Amino acid sequence: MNVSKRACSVSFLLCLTLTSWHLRAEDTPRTIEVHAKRYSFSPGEITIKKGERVTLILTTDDVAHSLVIRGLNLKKEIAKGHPVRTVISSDREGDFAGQCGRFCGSGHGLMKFIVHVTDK
Ligand SMILES: [Cu+2]
Repeated sequence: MNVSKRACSVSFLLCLTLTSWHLRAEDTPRTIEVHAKRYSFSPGEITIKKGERVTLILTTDDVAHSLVIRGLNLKKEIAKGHPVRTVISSDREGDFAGQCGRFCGSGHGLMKFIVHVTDK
C-alpha cells in the first residue's frame, strides 16, 4: 500500500469513527436529576423539546414519594435510598402538570411538577 492509499484509509476510518461518535452523542438522552422532598420537587419545572428524550433521575431526600404526570403517561414510585431512572418525551407541545402520587404528609397536595414541552 503506498503512502497516499494509506493516508486515505486512515482518514476514512477517522471519518467513520467521528460519525459514529456523533450519532451516539445525539442518541444519548439528556439527564436531569429531580429531588423530591416534603413538600416540593427540585427543580419544580423543566423544559424539553418536542420529540426530545430526556432521562429523569428521581431521588427522595426524605420519605417515599412518587411522580405522576398523566399527560406523559408517567407514574414512578420514588423509594428512599433507591433513585429511579425514567425516560420522558412528548410529540406534543404544551405544559404537562405532574404531582406527587403518594401521600407524604400535610403538604402533599403542594408537590407539583411541570414539564414544558417546546417546539424549539
Ligand atoms: Cu406526597
